[in-house]
Amino acid sequence: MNTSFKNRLEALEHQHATLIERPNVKKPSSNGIFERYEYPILTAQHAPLEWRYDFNPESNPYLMERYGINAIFNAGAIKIDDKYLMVARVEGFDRKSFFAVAESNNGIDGFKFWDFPITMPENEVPDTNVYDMRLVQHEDGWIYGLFCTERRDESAHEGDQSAAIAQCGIARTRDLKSWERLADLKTPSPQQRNVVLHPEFVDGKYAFYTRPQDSFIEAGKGGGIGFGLSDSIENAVVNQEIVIDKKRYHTVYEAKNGLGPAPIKTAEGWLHLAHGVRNTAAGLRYVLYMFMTDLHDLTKVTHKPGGYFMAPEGEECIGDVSNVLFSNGWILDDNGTVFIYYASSDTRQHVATSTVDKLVDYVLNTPEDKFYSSKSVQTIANMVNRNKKLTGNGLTV
Ligand code: M1P
Repeated sequence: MNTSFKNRLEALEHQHATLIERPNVKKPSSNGIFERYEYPILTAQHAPLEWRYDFNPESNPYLMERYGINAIFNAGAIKIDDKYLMVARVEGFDRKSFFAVAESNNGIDGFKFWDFPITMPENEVPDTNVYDMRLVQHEDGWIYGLFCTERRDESAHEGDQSAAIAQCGIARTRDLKSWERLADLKTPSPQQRNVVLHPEFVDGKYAFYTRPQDSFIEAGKGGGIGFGLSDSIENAVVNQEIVIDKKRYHTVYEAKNGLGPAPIKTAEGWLHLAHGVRNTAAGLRYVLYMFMTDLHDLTKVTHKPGGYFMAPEGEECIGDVSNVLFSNGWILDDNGTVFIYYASSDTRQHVATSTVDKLVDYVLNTPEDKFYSSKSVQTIANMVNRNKKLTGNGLTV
């Protein structure tokens, strides 16, 4: 090994270790609902050096990167044996995404990838691309990973090499290491993305949140976040999708929406995190929003704060697909802390923290969108009037 090879290797290893070991710093909460953190928890640079470099001086004398990683984002999350685990979407320079597990002891920093990415078994028609896994510990005892599997639309003409069909892939595991691939979900919709498995049986059936869509990008008449039941998980078929959270004119989810991670069960109802998309002159804008469904009737939205819960800010606004926040993973800890894993601009992964009590309070007590400017003004006026009464009674600080 010559000196320059050795020096370069040492420098790479030092930089990588420094990045992984960098402590994260909680930023003061600006709205009292959640806290962001100073640093993203996973970036392309977190990918192990062994995935990217051939360390043999004979075959790689310049110690060049041989397999480039473009971005790491949209991670599913789960806590197992006191470890906070994310199944991240890792995207190479070749545009292909795959899944890999990163592990941390505290959920906010020190995330380190396992030695190998996940080898996901395939069905008869190979997946061209896989991404955005939602992990759920189901009451049947398995951990399920539901993800988008994308393949070329073979009905598209030869000149169109972009047309794709998105469907929901399903795999299960006990340890995130070995995976059993099941049949892709069948629904009445031509395309599916953002499908999530509910953690409990409903009437003895598997329950799915879906996002029916007409084409690869446009949700079209797909309507919103759907819900449906399947007798089987091995050959899952949802015959009827009920739209439970509709797209609506002049909202943050007017173009399309999609569920994030599997919902969290609380005494007040099922707590949901979702993304909403609207169009702007600068392109699509993705924000996160929350809602709650009835504990017993999962199709009934009982509370829905107006507007967004989180929107891109600072460096989050910029990336491969700018102006995007997306979340498909969160962890509720035993002490009530909720780790919200969100990605920015299809580039990097972040964490925000809150508590289940605060999130429930947010969802129950934030005024809903009343769909007209005049009603937003009325919402503010009502609050000012209530505050003035407090001032009158000498109750303000
Ligand atoms: O580029 C933004 C997001 O676009 C898609 O989400 P949706 O299906 O809701 O439009 C997904 O490709 C997602 O991975 C991506 O972050």
